[in-house]
Amino acid sequence: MKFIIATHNKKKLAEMERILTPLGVEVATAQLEEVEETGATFEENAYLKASAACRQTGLPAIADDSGLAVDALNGAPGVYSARYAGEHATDTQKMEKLLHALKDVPAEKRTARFVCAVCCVFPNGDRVFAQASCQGSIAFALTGNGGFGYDPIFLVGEQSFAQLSDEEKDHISHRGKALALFSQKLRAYLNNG
Ligand code: ITT
Repeated sequence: MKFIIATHNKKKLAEMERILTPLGVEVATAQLEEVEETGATFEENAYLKASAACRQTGLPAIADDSGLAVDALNGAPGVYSARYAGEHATDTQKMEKLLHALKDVPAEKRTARFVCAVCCVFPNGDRVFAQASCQGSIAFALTGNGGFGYDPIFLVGEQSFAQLSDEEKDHISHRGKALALFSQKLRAYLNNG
């Protein structure tokens, strides 16, 4: 069975493909309409994106809604992570805005987590859902060239996500963990159906 990956973010798509394919989930892409992310939670937004893609293509569709929750900012930017510095801001602008918001926050209070909600919607309306997070902290400056989004300022231990290899990031990341759990739940759903 083929699953449409419902994202407009090319770097996220690359991560989802490289994690899901070895887990035995056959993925495909399609030209998808933009969906307004009006949900209050990652789970709701993942469902909105997956259900729209399923409706549009007639195929089961998988969406990821993810973001960075910073404790010193009461969980912000959270579900607004993609739009934190405005609709068309670059990743660097978003990271600079976040570093500025935390400029007076000491290292021990810069704790944060990446969260990833994954939802698959089937043409009959059934859905499979999984969520996971990765605990870390916010650096004082950007380091590393890998990954995407907020990776250069998200530290796990001493290293930023952007300093890790793809394999290292997938092994510990919110997305790697959520998709691993998702693939187990998907297998159980398909075996029982
Ligand atoms: P789609 O909705 O089309 O999938 P998007 O980029 O708008 O693409 P989200 O609404 O889920 O995706 O926003 C997630 C944002 O959180 C994303 O744009 C990044 O800024 C950030 N983010 C999510 N996962 C990340 C990761 O692994 N590394 C760095 N930043 C990440």
